[in-house]
Order: sequence, then C-alpha cells, then structure tokens
Amino acid sequence: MQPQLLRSANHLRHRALLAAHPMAKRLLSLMEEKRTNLSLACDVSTEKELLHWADLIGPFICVLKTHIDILEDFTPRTPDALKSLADKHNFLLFEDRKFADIGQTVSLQYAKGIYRIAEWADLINAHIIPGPGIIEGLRQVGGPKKSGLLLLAEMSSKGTLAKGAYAEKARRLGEAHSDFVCGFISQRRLSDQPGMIHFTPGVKLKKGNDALGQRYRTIEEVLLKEGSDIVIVGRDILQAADPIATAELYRQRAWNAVN
Ligand code: 5BU
Repeated sequence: MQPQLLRSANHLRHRALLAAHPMAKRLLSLMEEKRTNLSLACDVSTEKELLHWADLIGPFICVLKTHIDILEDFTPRTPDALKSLADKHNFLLFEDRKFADIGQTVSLQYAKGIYRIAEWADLINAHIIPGPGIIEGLRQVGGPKKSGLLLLAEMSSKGTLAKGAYAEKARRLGEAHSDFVCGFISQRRLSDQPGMIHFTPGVKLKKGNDALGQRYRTIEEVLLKEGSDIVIVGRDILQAADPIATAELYRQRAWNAVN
C-alpha cells in the first residue's frame, strides 16, 4: 500500500470498496462524504444531555460513542431518539459496552436486558480475554443485523495490560473473524486490511493525563505518527468553553492530519 494513498480521502473511498464488512463500508463512505474522522465520547448521565450533544455535535462526527448504562433516566424510547439524530446528521452509534464474558452470556447482554443494545448500536466492542467464543456469541446476535464488532486491542490508560503481544493476539483474532469484526480500539494501526478501522481514545489538543489514569495524546500523534483512523474525544469537547468551535477544530485538524 502506498503511504500517500493510505492517508488520502481517495483512499477512504478505495477502502470502502475493498472492505467486505457492510458496516466498515458504510463508515468509510460516510467519513469520506462528511470529511470527518472524529468520534464524540458522549459520557453524560441524562437523556436530555445525550440528545442535546448528539444534535449539537452530530454534524462534525462520523461516530457517536455511548456508555448507555451511565444514563439515569434511560427508557426504551431513548434509542429511538438517538437513532433519529444519527439519521439526521449521518453518524453511526457505537455502544462502548466492552463485553468480556463467555459467548452465551454476552449474546444475552447484547440482545436483552433493558438496553437491548443489538437493536440500535451499529458498532459494539469486546475484550478478547475470554477467547474467540466471545466473538461467536456476539456474532450470533449482531451478524444478521450487519452490525460490527471492534476488538479492544490496546487501552489508553496508565498501566494497561492490553498492549504488546496481547494487542497482536487481538489483531490476529480480528483478522480471522473479519466477517463480523470491522476494527479495533487501539493506540495505533494494527492491521493493514482495508476494512479494519482503528479507533483511538485518549485524545486531547494538548498531551496530558487525568486524575484517574487516563493518558492523552494529540490528534497528530495518533493519526499521523501511529496511523490510526478515528480519534475518540470526550471531555475536551464536552467541557470546552465553545463546544461547537472545538468540535469543528478537532474535525479539521483530524481530517487535515491525514488528507
Ligand atoms: P475522554 O473524556 O476523552 O477521556 O473520554 C474517553 C472515552 O473513551 C471514555 O468514554 C472512555 O470510556 C473511552 N475509552 C478510553 O478512554 N480509553 C480506552 O482505552 C478505551 C475507551 Br478502550
């Protein structure tokens, strides 16, 4: 792969054509169409705030990342409202559930309970610690819906065990299950398969840490130096003095870093 091509908008189109996974195709195409490789981590605790941010920042992002279990007032209507904003602004919904159990249990956690994640999330993620059965369990539910699974290969937090040989294992598992796995949560590019999309959390305009072990790197470090595809940003946008201007700044800087 030519490095120049790898980093251009043209290449997103090319990757969308080559990707076998329908959700990877959809995401790569919408990134190219909307000219954005920014994902918002919308960690808020009320439905009103979640919908407010989804509507406000929706125009700048390719993916809205949720922790739906943080909501204090979730109702079965919440996902419908989220889905209509996703349609309005053309972004995907990624529930950062981090499944981590045996296949049978995760299939129930994904499909059932109060959140019924499988009914509304385009993307979900899972730890590889249980082995390949977790992928199989989730695929039984999400495969027929054409949803996509991201494997957690590396984490942004200080002292994480998910790195090195573990990340390499995740890459191999993901590539071996590319009918359902369409990418990774990682700190760098792991796979050269065109349909594997790399998401990186732990991003701020300035490098640093929070008080609980989160480590932040810059957009350019993550996208240019490490070759990731999408930056996931939460508090740096949600707590900004001007969130809209900050989201647009992130979108531009992230897009320009690779185009
Ligand atoms: P922040 O506010 O930009 O620090 O939010 C980061 C988000 O990404 C938050 O929702 C975390 O749960 C998520 N995250 C992370 O920070 N680091 C990781 O390694 C993984 C997820 Br995996």
